[in-house]
Amino acid sequence: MNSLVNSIVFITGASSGIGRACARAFAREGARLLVAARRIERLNELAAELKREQHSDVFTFQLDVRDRSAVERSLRSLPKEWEAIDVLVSNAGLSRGLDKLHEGSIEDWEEMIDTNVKGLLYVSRSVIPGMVARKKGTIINIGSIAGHEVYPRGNVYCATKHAVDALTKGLRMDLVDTPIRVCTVDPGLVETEFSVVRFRGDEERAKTVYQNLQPLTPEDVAETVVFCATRPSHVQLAEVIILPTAQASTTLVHRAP
Ligand code: NDP
Ligand code: 8X3
Repeated sequence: MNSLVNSIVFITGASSGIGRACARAFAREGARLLVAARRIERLNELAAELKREQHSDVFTFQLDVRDRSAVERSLRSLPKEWEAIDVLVSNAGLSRGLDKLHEGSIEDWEEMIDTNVKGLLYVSRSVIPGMVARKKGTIINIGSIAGHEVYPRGNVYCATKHAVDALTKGLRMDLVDTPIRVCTVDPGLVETEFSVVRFRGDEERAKTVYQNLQPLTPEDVAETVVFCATRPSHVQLAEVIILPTAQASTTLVHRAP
């Protein structure tokens, strides 16, 4: 098992859900944490918690991954002691709406594509060259079961996660002659703020997504992400699909009556 003690782990979208749980899980492994999202107050609260409870070394910065120049600038101007990123968890992402494509909102499509696809690409382009130069690194993209299957009205969100799947596979090919590992962790239903964001704050509608079944927790996914990062260096967990036991596919979910 590879130790993460003092490794630098960069997590995008660490202000909530899976990203925040990953930060906590990597902190327990003794990693140093570089955490980014738009809601900086949340990141600062997380940093205070991790410093207090795990004595972690945490560096927070506000970042909108859709803003290409901000991504480039922030990652170029990291303090020297935070430059050598060992593990990148590209997690920032979202869905908006659940509409038929011909009735969908073009703004929603652009937000999902800009965040889930272009944002992940901008971050990857800024971080990976350093890993290649240092001949060291693990990249873990958070994809989705929606990157393997399409569900009704999931059109554009599913397309963005299929794109993450394709980019992860392509990147693994591009880095095959380096010691860098490229993994994707692809969850099914995880109860986070994901559905509240998708339905623009409609908490009641969001709750129905997880009703009468036991969804994954963000911690379940974070444990798997840490597992990928702690395998011996010659082991690359290319793809992990993690589902609640009551979910067989995007559309086949058993809800207890
Ligand atoms: P949350 O809504 O709880 O968290 C999403 C995180 O992404 C937040 O920290 C948010 O931070 C961040 N984020 C969103 N947009 C941006 C942006 N433009 N720039 C920077 N950060 C951004 O949802 P989850 O934890 O569930 O989602 C995390 C990832 O997991 C996403 O990629 C999602 O697609 C994926 N996923 C989720 C599943 C689920 O069922 N929940 C299942 C499969 C995959 P802030 O708003 O502060 O910027
Ligand atoms: C999130 C999983 O099925 O709610 O990526 O779209 S799903």
